[in-house]
Amino acid sequence: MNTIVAISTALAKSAISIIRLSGNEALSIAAKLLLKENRELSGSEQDNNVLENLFAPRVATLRNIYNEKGEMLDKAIVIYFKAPKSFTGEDIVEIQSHGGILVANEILRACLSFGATLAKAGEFSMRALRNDKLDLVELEATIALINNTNTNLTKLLTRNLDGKLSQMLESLRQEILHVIAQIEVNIDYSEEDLDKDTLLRSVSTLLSIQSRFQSVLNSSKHYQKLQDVKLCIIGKPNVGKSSLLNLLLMQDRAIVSDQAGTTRDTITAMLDICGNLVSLTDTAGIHTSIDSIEMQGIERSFKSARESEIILCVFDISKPMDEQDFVIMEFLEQECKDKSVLIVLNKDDLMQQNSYDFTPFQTIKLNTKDENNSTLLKEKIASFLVMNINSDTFVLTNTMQSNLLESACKNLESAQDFLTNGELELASFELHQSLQSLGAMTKPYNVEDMLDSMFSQFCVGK
Ligand SMILES: Nc1nc2c(ncn2[C@@H]2O[C@H](COP(=O)(O)OP(=O)(O)OP(=O)(O)O)[C@@H](O)[C@H]2O)c(=O)[nH]1
Ligand SMILES: [Mg+2]
Repeated sequence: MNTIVAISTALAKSAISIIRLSGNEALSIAAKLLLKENRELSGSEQDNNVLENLFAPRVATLRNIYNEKGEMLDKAIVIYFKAPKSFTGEDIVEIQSHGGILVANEILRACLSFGATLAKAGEFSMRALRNDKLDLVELEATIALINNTNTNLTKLLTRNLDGKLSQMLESLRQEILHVIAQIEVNIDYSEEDLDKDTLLRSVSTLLSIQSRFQSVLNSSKHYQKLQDVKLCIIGKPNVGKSSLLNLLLMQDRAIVSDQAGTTRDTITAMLDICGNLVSLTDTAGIHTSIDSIEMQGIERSFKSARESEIILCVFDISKPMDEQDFVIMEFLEQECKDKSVLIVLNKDDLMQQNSYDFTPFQTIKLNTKDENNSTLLKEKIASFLVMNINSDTFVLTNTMQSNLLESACKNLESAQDFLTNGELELASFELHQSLQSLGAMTKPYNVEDMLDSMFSQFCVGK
């Protein structure tokens, strides 16, 4: 297996960059970076002793780093992780250089000139999987952590990474195996049906396993939803929608004016709501219009609301409800029942003229002039984003794994029916099927294509 190298940190201005080497030659390439005389080493057994004397495993040392021309590139921390006790299971050398793009690139180039190959995206993790340092569930958690936009989820994903989900799956797999054993002994050696006690116990074990799986599936669905939350601001013209967007972003992103119809098209920005990254859209004011461009803008406002999970619907509290406001209320009542809707009663610094009862929708009264309202509003929105995920559960971040668990659940359900009807062979078949699905969740059988597509989601250097 060739020795791969990559810059594992982002290529940006930063204090430290990490260059990672993994493979049989990691140590000898690292040695060549350090001293001219070491470049003559060929990698024989004797040389290996020399090399290992240069680097004590897991000890950080400050070293001068040179390129192939003997020019000094940096003074960097070098750490050696001896195989198999490393992320990939191979020899790894990590070089923590000064940050920035140039130094790290120069060191990378020197590694390449000493014989390393540039790593492909995800290749370090691929090697970890091949060397049994990670299973698929842990790998998925790594991908999800890299892409995660929700700080609440980090804890859950880290538990997956820690192998806790794999442990739970393995222990439930053992329980299913135990049930299978009891059924199959009966099929092979008994003339009679399964005795009533064993039958009841088996069915109840299967039911409880099924409900554990179901809870993981439910959390996973919730997780998927939270990964891509869209929030949009709607309301009739001039009620303060763009002012609200600017208040949330704490910057003058959208044009605000006292002329109705200022915003003619949707404006979208990303917003951090108490640790959740959501996309926020300001829309054109909804009203009846004969202007065809305005009509298109208004149609986009409705479309944006339909596509959002959270809607902030703004009303001007200093004016009584009018026909346009009621059109918007009707839209909320008819089309947004399954969404999180927050009625924003804006301009509460002015005299209150709107006393309409917005039940069952939640309301918040504020004005966009006071910056403190930004935090208040974000906290209110965050309450829509609260994870209904119990902290003991797990999330599956990959649809393929969710599908596998779902089919295992169906197998367990059918097995219970077959058992209750005394059809032991069929029950056993279903249980074997469920074991196959569970097995495929943590260890691929022979699925190179699936691995390739998974690893392509990684960054280079991971
Ligand atoms: N007094 C007061 N005026 C506000 C408040 N919020 C917004 N305004 C004013 O209301 C007017 C309209 O604000 P915008 O934010 O442009 O309203 P909009 O809903 O985006 O309007 P369109 O884009 O035309 O649909 C501006 O003159 C704002 O300064 C508030 O809380 N109090
Ligand atoms: Mg506007």
